[in-house]
Amino acid sequence: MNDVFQGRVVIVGMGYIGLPTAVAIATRGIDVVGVDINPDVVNALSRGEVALVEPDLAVGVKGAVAMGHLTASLEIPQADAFIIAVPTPFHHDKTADLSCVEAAVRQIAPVLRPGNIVILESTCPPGTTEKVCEWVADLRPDLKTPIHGEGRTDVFFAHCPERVLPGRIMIEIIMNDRVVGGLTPACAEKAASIYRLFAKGEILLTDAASAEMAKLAENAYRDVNLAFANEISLISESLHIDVWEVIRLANRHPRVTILNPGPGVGGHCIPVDPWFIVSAAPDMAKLIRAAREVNDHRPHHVAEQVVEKARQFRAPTVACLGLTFKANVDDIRESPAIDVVGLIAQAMPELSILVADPYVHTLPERLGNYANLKLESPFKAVEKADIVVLLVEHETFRSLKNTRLSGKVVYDTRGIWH
Ligand code: SAJ
Repeated sequence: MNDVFQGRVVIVGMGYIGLPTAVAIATRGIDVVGVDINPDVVNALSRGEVALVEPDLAVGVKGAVAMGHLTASLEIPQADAFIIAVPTPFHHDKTADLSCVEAAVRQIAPVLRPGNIVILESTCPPGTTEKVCEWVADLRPDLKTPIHGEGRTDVFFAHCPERVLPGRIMIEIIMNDRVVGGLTPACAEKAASIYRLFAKGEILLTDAASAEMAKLAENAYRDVNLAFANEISLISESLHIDVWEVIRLANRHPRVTILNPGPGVGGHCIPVDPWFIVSAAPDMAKLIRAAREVNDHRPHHVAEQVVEKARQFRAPTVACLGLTFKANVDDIRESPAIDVVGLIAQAMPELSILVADPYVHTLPERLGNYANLKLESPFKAVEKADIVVLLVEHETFRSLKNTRLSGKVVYDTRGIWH
């Protein structure tokens, strides 16, 4: 018989993962306290408001807060379960920056009581859940943890990596299968009792290190496949072969699914997580490292192509369509489109560049220093441009086809007007 979770849940980090998780649990009638270091986020959440754009999230937050099951706080209160969903970026040398995780653990440790569980959802290098346990053991020598060996455990630890896709988070958080890795089998079972509250997908119990590695493997798998598509694109382009036709044909093979090439691979996960594998095994992770390098080179290649086209004109105007890291989201973190625009602006200060994105209403900080850049509406940008560069396949750009583009040089990095 599976345990049924009862009690209060604290979730540390009210971002793209923590907040939807809070809504999913609170909606099942469990009291959830969402904790964040940003007072604006906490105040907005207390009013039932949310600044992130994600389908169905705002309505979920509003409902959970109105029902009284979701509250927000800057401080960590006592609870039965603590879920850590904070960012894990990398340092300059590409090793994981665990400072946010450590800060969360330092905040949680003083309020821990016997029977509590600490769950790490943030993507981390193998061994991090054990490290979290060690930090707690150091901070709270009065509590028995799994690193003390067999016998009674006061505090339980697990890694339950999120695997939701931005743009489909509220659906996938419920429907996806879920990997739940415990430092001990009892830890995994206790963590599973929380995810069973809302997850309709299968709950797959394992050990913490396997769960950590599985999450990294998932995103490295995607990165390697994206690098393959991008490399096929590069080679086809140099041979004057239409890559979209190549992929269309190759994908008619029953066991081939080549992804779409693009201006690079963005977001806060895929360009980051594979490096955690590389730094765990630098001599062995040859393919994973090469994929990262191929994908990181894409924005440079795209920018070089645009500059080459622009040099054919006298005082040309370039419209760059799309700034977000992928289609139909407002997220600009690690966006290759922004890299492309910055590289073009840097290479040709004399160029007039009009940037358009229906999801971005102010020029991102990273582009703020270029005098030759201006934010424009998509239609106006295209109208004024000699060269149109499609960087993100937002739905609204699909309808721009034909008439508006005729007579212009078009560089469609996503193949939507093919
Ligand atoms: N992209 C392409 N061509 C494609 C598909 C994507 O160039 O055919 C680009 C996108 O434009 C974007 C990047 O790849 O710049 C990543 O986008 P994505 O949609 O592949 O993935 P994310 O970053 O939104 O979410 C990934 C997902 N992981 C996998 O699919 C293995 C998601 O399930 C994870 O939860 C998420 O990372 C995460 O948080 O780790």
